[in-house]
Amino acid sequence: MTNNKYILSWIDEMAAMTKPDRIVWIDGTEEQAEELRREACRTGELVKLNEKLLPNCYLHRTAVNDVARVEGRTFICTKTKEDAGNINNWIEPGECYARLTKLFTGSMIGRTMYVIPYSMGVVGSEFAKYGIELTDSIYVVLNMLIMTRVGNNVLEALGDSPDYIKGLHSKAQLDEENRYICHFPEDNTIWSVNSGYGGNVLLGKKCFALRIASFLGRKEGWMAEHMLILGIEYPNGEIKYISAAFPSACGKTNLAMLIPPEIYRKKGYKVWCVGDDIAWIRPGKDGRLWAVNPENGFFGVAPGTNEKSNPNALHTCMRDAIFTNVCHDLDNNTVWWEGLNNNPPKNALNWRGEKWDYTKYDKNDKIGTSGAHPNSRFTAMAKNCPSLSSEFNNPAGVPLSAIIFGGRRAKTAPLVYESTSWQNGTFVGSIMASETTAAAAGAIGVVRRDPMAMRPFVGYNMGDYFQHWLDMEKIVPHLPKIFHVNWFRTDDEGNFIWPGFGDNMRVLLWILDRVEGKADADLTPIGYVPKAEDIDTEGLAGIDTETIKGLLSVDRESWREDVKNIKDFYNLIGDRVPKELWKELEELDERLK
Ligand code: GTP
Ligand code: SPV
Ligand code: MN
Repeated sequence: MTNNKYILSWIDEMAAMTKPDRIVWIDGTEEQAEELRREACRTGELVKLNEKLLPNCYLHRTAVNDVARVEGRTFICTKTKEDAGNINNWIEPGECYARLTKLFTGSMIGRTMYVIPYSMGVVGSEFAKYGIELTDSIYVVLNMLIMTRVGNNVLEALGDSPDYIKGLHSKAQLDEENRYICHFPEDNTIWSVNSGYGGNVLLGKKCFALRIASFLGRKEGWMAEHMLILGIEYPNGEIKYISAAFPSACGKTNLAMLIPPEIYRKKGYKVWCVGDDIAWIRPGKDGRLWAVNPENGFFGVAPGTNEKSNPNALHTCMRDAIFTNVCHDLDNNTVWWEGLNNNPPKNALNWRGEKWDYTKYDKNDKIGTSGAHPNSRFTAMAKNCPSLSSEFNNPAGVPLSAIIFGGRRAKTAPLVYESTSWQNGTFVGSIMASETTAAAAGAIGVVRRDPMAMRPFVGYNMGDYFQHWLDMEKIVPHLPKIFHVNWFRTDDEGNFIWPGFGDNMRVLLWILDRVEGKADADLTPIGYVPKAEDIDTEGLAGIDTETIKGLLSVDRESWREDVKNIKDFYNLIGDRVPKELWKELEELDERLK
């Protein structure tokens, strides 16, 4: 435990409000974790899965009304509304504390309050940041134990310092109407109530490592981004690092754990995973940008994960994992999800815990008829990932050669293009758009603008965030090049044209060739596009240079439509959009004429 008076008095205050029956400090030991797993199995909160097939794995189902992040109930509570900006929901901090105090009062009566001291980043390292989450959910404790670095060493590293993020979470009654995920960046505080799901309640993840951290990063001269980090190892042993921002459920985990196609593996190429969701990026002493993954595990989308699409993810979650809202195969006491294989279990419970009939599956009503919820997830340890980078625990992180933005676009965005400068690259990130997915509550498949994949995660005014990106140019002499990709173009029947997954390696290699000055490109109105023959199609069935030409084509009409939409979006963000980005937009408009 600790003698830190800031921590102790804060816990006293929170306990006086929530009134738990008892308080348990999480120490990070396996013995304590095992005791909690047993208790959760006794109460039905967890189901222990087949120990032979899935050692140390558990299944959990959240409430049916609580299966994704709730952006509409997520608030950035800065003193002024302008500092939160028009993209974020805002409540005045005093009013928000008062409103939530009502919901938290007595919310832990009859329950245990768990105190989770955790670190984002390697404990004790220069860039680590610490948090304490108070929660009444064992599920949250067990997930935090996988996703972050938890234990007494965090308290030791904190010493007497008041410098930690104060997180309070209570499931309360899981009341949808009174669900709140509130951030007070000026107070280093997060309050989350009436949810038990992932990003709403694992406060180290989106709440701290993105919303609060992006706010801190702006003050302190670094960046917190919704990005995977990977290393590509060349046959000569050299490794180049890339980070990439795609919106939720748009392919970060898959790209991060990519296995190169056979032709590259034979030549000696390898891909190493540093992170799959969040990157903290800092200017290094050598004038480059360096990225660390502050997390310690993966909270990955289960559906679609299989031996072919992402074997690394599958192997990572076959032990020591928690599955949330997947299908329960009762014959084998294992788990199943759509896209795992073509053998749905005959005797199974769906994600709601009801008897499931796989023959009734209707892809137009996935949530109603699927075995696993489309946003069902696995929580798995980074150290179980077969392709985990040897730099994963390096507190300095890895130097970035390229930054990639990407979205889910059926048309418009080509397979890949390169921005013409840092400013233009920032513009490319700011105009990102993607079809919405099941990762957030709400309509699915609607194109919405999602700058840098950070629309739900910027803890301050989006216009100021754009300015912060532009400002990096003033402090970082050797910035990475910025690219945009789209794996999701479809044909007239709605089928994906590009094979994606492992074959995305072909695009990454073009990107790194550009960084090295080794590949040619054509300048189009939106930026540099590869020459079709420079995307290697060797070993790709059904895809030739003509298909690649189609995937790379830039349709001026649909881009001009996009420009109109971007203008509206910039206007929505308001008067803090930097004038440099408005100028970029006007110039793009001109070039498209
Ligand atoms: P979050 O954890 O929500 O941030 O998602 P993510 O960005 O890590 O997405 P993830 O890699 O889990 O992929 C989400 C969905 O996109 C899965 O259903 C994948 O099968 C699918 N997907 C990922 N990469 C590709 C790709 O290259 N092509 C196609 N067609 N689908 C992909
Ligand atoms: C996302 O939605 O981007 C996720 C899952 O990574 S959650 O932790 O729920 O935010
Ligand atoms: Mn994510």
